[in-house]
Amino acid sequence: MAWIRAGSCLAKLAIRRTLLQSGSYATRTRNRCFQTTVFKSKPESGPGPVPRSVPLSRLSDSFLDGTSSVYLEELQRTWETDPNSVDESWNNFFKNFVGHVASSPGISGQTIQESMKLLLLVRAYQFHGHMKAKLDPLGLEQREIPADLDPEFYGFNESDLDREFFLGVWRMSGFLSENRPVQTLRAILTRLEQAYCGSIGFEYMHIANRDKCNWLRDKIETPSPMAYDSQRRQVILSRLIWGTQFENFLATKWTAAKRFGLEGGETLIPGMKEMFDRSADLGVENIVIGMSHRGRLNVLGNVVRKPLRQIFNEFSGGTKPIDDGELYTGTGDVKYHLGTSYDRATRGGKHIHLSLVANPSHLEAVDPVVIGKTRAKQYYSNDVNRTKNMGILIHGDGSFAGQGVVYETLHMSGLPNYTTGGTIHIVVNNQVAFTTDPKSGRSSQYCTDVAKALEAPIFHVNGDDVEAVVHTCELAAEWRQTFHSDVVVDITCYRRFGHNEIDEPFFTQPKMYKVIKKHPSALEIYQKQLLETGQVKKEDIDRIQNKVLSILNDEFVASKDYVTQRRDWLSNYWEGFKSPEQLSRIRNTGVQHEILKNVGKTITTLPENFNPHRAVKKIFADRLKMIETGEGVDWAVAESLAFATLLVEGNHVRLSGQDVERGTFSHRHSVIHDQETGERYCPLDHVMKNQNQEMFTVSNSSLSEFGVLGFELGYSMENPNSLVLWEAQFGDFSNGAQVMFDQFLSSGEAKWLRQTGLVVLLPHGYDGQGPEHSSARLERFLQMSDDNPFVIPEMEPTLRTQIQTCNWQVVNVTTPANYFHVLRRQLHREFRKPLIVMSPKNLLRHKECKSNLSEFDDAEGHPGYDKQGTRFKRLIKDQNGHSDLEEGIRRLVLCSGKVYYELDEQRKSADGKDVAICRVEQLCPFPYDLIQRELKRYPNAEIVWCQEEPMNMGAYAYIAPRLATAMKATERGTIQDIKYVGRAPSAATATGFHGVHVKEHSELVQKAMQPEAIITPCLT
Ligand SMILES: Cc1ncc(C[n+]2csc(CCOP(=O)(O)OP(=O)(O)O)c2C)c(N)n1
Ligand SMILES: [Mg+2]
Repeated sequence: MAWIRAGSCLAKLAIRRTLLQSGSYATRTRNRCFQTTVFKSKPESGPGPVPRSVPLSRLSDSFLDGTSSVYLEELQRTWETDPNSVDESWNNFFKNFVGHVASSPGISGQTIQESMKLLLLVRAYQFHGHMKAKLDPLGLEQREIPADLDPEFYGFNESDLDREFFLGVWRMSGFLSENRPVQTLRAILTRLEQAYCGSIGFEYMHIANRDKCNWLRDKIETPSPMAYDSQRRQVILSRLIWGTQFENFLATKWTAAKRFGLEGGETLIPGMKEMFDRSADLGVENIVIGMSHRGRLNVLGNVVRKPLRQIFNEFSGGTKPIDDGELYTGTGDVKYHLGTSYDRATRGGKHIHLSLVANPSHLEAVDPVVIGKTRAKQYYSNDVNRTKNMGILIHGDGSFAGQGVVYETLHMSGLPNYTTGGTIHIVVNNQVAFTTDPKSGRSSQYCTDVAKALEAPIFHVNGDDVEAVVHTCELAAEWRQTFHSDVVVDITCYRRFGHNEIDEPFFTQPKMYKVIKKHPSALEIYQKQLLETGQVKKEDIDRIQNKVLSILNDEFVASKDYVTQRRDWLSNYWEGFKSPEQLSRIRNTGVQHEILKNVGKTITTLPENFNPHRAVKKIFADRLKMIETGEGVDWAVAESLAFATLLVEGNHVRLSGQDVERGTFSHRHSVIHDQETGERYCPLDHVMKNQNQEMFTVSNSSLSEFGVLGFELGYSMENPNSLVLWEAQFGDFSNGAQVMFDQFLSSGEAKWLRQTGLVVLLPHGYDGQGPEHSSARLERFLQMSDDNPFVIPEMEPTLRTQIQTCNWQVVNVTTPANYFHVLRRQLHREFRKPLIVMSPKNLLRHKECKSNLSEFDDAEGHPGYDKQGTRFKRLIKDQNGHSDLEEGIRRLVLCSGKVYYELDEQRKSADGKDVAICRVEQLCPFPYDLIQRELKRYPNAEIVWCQEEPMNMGAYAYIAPRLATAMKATERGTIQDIKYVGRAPSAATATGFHGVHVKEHSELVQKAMQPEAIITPCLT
């Protein structure tokens, strides 16, 4: 109800003055919202008139009649005697009004009433002018024009058009500014129509911040309409020619190829280019772009400036680079998904680096990835004001309105650890999504309405008006650099052809396409306009057209011999990193004892005057003891030690996810809250002197999986010298981010040659918490793993590239020390691979799940030290000190994760000394060498795979063929000889009945230890 507040402003000012004079509680109410009912005034003697209080509920057109008009007349008389005796605003009012309207019979109630009505009319244009704007190039859109945009609605008629009205003491910019207080109704309406109802529809009145609205009003409600000079027009024209010719050229050369052309929305190209130029002028040096199929090739060629010959080469099917041992190509992707990055000069003579992020078909999935990457760029370039690195997202109208990840991404924009200082969103709004009309595709009026939740201004613009497109694009850049928040440019255009070039649009949109068929292109419209106004000569246009065509032809010729020359995935930070076919040395991950002790102390000690919660105080005291005694190190301390040692080595560490600061299971306590002051303390911010506070970042995230995981993924891809982790609250919830796992994490390197060392922590384990808190769906990650189940790769330690050629790593680790090493291993190697961790819940406090500090260090003879030194153990052999050959062992139980501790306990109680239990800590890639070693160690043992998950879940389906391959190689039988112990197949991941859980669990551990041979039911 902002207008009511403004409307009541006049009366408020007068009242305030009265109250000031009467010395009442005016000072107390100075900053409060105006409520007339608060001030039940009684007539007082003394100077100045006394206003009549009018409750808002009774505020009507006639409220200034009667005593109020008397009041005004008195006020005017007082002012005439001494202008300073009235409130400053009334002084302004009388000065302006009386000064301008010589014939004014004086200030009457009617005058004020008209002023207020006019004010409402202006406000109506500011609110709803966009509803009348000419946004649809096809003119098909039928919108009801709001009644409050009609002057008659306020009682104005023809005869009022040339009367002057008072508009201005409202302390606002634009029409309501103080320097244009008196105007004729005609003048006001003309400018309102020009400003709000032309080719641009401005939506901004949902923004609560007055300064931001005033900033926009200043830009929108200019005294005269915006216009470009002829030099700018030539540049705009040339850019539009490039955008248009590019599509025409592709269409003639590859008539039947899918390219998802931009035809109908070509003004995007000059718009983007001008936006980037303006951004560069305002200090932007790096732009990260995310976009889907529509116009992507055009943007790649004309905006990012990927060499046209390379694009054309890829169009012709591309020549898969010759395998010279240097070029790794992966599986590749279709041409309109590929990313790239280039430096380009701007119109203003600056340089700007542009990267277009590779993306999958899944619309909008790339959004959070772009934002995460942008944020990482800001961190590494110390861009504390976030003005040098900016993200741009280009959306389709259907996907912007429909895909939930858009909202998840928008909602990160203001969060301290996720903000990038504003993203510019451009919607290529072609008014159709494949075959779906907007009326079937969204419930909101505009496809951009979701952005209103963020208070982002939204500029709707007619895509046929290239200058308007350019103007809104520039304005968006200015907004972003001024307010450091998101902004949306919604280019309303059309799609000249079908969804792709071989699609028939008439099947479903016959009326629309009849109009489109006859509709001139944006370029034709602009050329005509420039020629008619004499801005450009025909020869100039022909010259540009010919030049563009000849370059396109030359590039086409050159494309035939084009061969990819270099790995384009190696950006600066990745120099020296290895691709999968280049052997990378396996490194140790142990850390010097003194360093462990030193950082260990820091991360377990709180400042003296800090008042932690009692329980936290005890936790930290226990942690310090672990470091001092070197014994009983638990999971949380091991994790902190991994982070701290990586930080000391100069790496950036960032952990994000829901409630990760404390930890879902109250185990991490990485940020501690002073119980008296509420102050926060993060021990890992202090492992080095003068440590940059962002070098270690731990941050609770918004309650999103898709968005936040995508963000962290983008973040992790920027610089390899960082450990970036995302933790799901419970592993099961990660399926909300399934697209990220399927399309980016498991397959991104193969498709786009982009590496990431992102760590995903997924709490997993059957402890009776029901179907949604037990399983992280381990089976899904294993099913997506690409290590061949029937081929044992080279496993010799000095030649092993197994982990490099595999798409990711999936681990289910059982000791704090091994967790420490697997995290450190992520950075202590010359390549990067995603790491999926089935992380524990009850092992966080399990009395047996402890490690000694000696397992973390690299001292020879210590428990973690083996032939190569101290490293992550892919498999942990039986703990009973077995020799290389144990013929008396009757059963070898292979398992993974926390079930090990339960099996070990059962073995102890059943006195199962003739049973060996081995933990497969790394499931993928499969540790063939270590499994074979264990098979050889127990030549007579029955081979059992034991898991706590149902048979159709967990690791069984993944393990069985690989274990069988290892068994075949060691002559230990076939897949039939693998005994299964675990839960029966099930639709739900776990039972919801606690009693059933306990029964199932004791049955499975007992079965694994039973004296009789195990019979797997399905194999009998
Ligand atoms: C998540 C997802 N769902 C469905 C599709 C299939 N699809 C590809 S393009 C498209 C229409 C997109 O419409 P819009 O966002 O308006 O973009 P336009 O193609 O019109 O530029 C659809 C449904 C997809 N690629 N991704
Ligand atoms: Mg569309």
